[in-house]
Amino acid sequence: MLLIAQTGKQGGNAWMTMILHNYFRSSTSTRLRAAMNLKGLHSRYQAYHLVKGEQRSQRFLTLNPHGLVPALELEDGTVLTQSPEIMEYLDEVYPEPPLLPRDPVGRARVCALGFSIACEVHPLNSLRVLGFLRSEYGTDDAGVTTWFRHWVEETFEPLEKSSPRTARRGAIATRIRPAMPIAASMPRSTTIAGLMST
Ligand SMILES: N[C@@H](CCC(=O)N[C@@H](CS)C(=O)NCC(=O)O)C(=O)O
Repeated sequence: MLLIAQTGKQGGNAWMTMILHNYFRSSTSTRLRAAMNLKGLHSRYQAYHLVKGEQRSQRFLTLNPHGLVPALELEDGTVLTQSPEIMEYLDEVYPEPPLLPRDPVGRARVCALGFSIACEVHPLNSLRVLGFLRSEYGTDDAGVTTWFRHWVEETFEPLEKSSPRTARRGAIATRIRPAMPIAASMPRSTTIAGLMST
């Protein structure tokens, strides 16, 4: 079903042109929706029910052969995948408000915070990994939860310790919004709070 996402203000030519292929409960999709909302960008919302396996439908695999959401389809039909890279693309094409500091050191620090979630936590806890634990190793619900929490805590504990230090050095407490790490970590934080992760 096609829905029109109407949050934030109109983002120039982006209105009614880009198609966001995603799932409401996907953390990578949520981080992209957060980034687009921060920028006031609109997109058509194309949903794929991950639990029902719609990401492995021929229709979606044509867009992204990896079978992973989100994918952002541009108005010329170009399909972008990988949420951090899509955020970087959006920041370049729609620079205001910025997701990243413009100075190289600030940018590297802010990216490091976001990538701690996107690269260290998420790949270990995605739906297909949790499914593989169940199907190949017979892991039960309690075991999957233990696995999930372990890898979240492994990254979030040091992240909480390092963030204030980083802030004092100016990367977080900057006038430029540290939107990328917030967009990256917010959906993972909600999964820590006990929501089902995909
Ligand atoms: N590195 C990718 C990861 C994408 C990803 O793993 N997406 C998950 C949803 S959060 C997915 O589509 N999972 C489907 C599955 O595991 O079958 C990104 O950041 O875009």
